[in-house]
Amino acid sequence: MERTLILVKPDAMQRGLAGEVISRLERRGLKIVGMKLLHMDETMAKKHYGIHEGKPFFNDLVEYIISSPIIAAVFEGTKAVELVRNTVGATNPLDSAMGTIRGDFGMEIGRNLVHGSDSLENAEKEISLFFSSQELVSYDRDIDRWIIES
Ligand code: IDP
Ligand code: MG
Repeated sequence: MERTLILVKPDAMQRGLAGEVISRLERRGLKIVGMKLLHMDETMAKKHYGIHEGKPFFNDLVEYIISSPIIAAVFEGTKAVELVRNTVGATNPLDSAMGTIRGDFGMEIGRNLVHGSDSLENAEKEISLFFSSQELVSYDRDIDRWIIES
């Protein structure tokens, strides 16, 4: 079972779409194993997006992610990393399929509503930036056998 990090970004928070974003991931079958509301500071933003340092959009990206409180959550499920990325949609909402979060609610790449880790390796790193191991909760749901074959 994989775990992956999602962020409900400032634009989704300000637009009142946090519930919609989380609900879509939940309805996919994913299980919430960690969640918090926080306001990222510049140091944390630069760490989270460190891979993009030096790119032309980096400063704007940091400004964007620290511009409002966000929700950070860890979702668990079969192939959770890929499942979340597919539910979120392509980076640029212009290219995101309808039915994806970005495809249904987004207009511009710099306001694309949600973050999802792009690999298992990055998911592990990103989760540890936002959550301590005590803040992640392992539990069973009775419904899981109707979502997961074995
Ligand atoms: P991802 O969020 O789909 O994984 P990344 O390429 O990792 O996309 O980029 C991280 C974030 O940086 C994007 O979600 C978006 O907010 C922002 N971003 C990426 N490329 C651009 C760009 O060309 N212009 C403005 N912002 C960008
Ligand atoms: Mg990315």
